[in-house]
Amino acid sequence: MKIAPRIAAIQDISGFGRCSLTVVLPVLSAMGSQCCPLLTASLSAHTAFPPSDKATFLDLTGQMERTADHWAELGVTFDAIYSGFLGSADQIRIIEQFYRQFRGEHTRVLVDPVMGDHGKPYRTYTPDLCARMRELADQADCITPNWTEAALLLGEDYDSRPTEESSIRSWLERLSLDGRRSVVLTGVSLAESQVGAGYFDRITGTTGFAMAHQEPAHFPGTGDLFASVLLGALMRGDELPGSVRQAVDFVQRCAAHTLAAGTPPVEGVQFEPLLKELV
Ligand code: PXL
Repeated sequence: MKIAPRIAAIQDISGFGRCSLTVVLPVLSAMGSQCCPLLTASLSAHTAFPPSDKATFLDLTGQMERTADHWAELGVTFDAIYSGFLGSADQIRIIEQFYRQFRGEHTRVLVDPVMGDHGKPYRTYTPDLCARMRELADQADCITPNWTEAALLLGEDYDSRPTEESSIRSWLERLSLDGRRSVVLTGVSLAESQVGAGYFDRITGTTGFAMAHQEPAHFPGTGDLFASVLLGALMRGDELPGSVRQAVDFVQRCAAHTLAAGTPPVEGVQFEPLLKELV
């Protein structure tokens, strides 16, 4: 009997606007993994909606260590530890401690170094938080930055990001920290109307690309969708290149479906009707 791989998902829950746990949990479950949320914060909605006095943000940092300690008492072990959007530098200290408690020889650590998009850090990401995120990402087996995050990790200017294939490969190699970690860089385009991901696979030491048709809209939360499909595929035993391909294709199909449905992009992609394709 196959036992579901178990993943600790260190994420917030945003009640409206598909991102973080409202994406991560259904995707990982559909792909056959057990997802155990270690909650960082509870929000009324994700932060891509217009700022409002009514928006709620409940910081759950104080619950994280206690939750980890209870899990340790229960003897829980994890096949993967996956983190995304984080609320404070203190949460990073707690995640590092979580690694010491729960990172076994076969535990894969995926850090989605969520910090910003379109060349700008998110409102809540201070330079200190970005510096700590870089230290957390240094410990990962695999990272999934977008261009903004890759530039922040490398200390490069976002506007000088490469467009040539050979220079993109060299960014991927630099991001791998001498081949120590796998890298999946999202938002890569090598030809007009195509977008996808470039990767460095630390198992083979090679770089590659997976591309799909570029849909003409931007949706919050697709980074979380991408990383979740990638991790779900890796946990099923797929190699990195095939996992990247599945993530690129699924995000593209969800974006195309959402555009056809005509719902507001800020609400995220309608992945629900397509979820069965991941099973
Ligand atoms: O998709 C990343 C993300 C996760 N969680 C919250 C966010 C965002 C991006 O804006 O606001 C609360």
